[in-house]
Amino acid sequence: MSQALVGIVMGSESDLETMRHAAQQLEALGVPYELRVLSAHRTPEQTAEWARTAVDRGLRVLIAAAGGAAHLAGVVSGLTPLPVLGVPMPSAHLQGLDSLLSTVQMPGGVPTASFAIGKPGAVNAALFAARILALDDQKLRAQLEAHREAQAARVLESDKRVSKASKG
Ligand code: RP5
Repeated sequence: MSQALVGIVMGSESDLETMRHAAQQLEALGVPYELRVLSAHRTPEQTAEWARTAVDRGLRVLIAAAGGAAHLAGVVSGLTPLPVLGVPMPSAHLQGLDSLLSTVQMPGGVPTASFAIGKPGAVNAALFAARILALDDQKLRAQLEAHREAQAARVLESDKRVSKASKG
């Protein structure tokens, strides 16, 4: 794979089951990425090093996923000028509501995007990262358009099937 443009970081390997959907979405669009497991709490120094060096390593957008007391996206965002897209992970006790609130409730001055809990958030963070990159990449913009059109076509097909069935 060529030089990574998107950095995906997650707080634990247990998040990979969800975050592989972000990686797969980027792969489908041909966007090179790097994937790391780093924790705001368990490996704070390595997390800071990764965030501080992201720009110089050529990354342009960061996706940060964590669950529970999910401080990873916010901490990373405080250490880099890059856009940081937070993905709250489903959690054992509060179904991800703790992750969502920890990710989204950032103090003013540290802008950090927050997506939906779990797989939809992982997929959308990847698509959003691609939209940012597509601002100066026409080929990627065309791929995103094709993706949007294919998605619409699938819904219209469903509509045809369901409405036909309902007529008996
Ligand atoms: C968070 O704690 C991780 O992002 C993960 O979602 C959650 C649980 O981690 P493990 O105990 O499964 O490693 O830091």
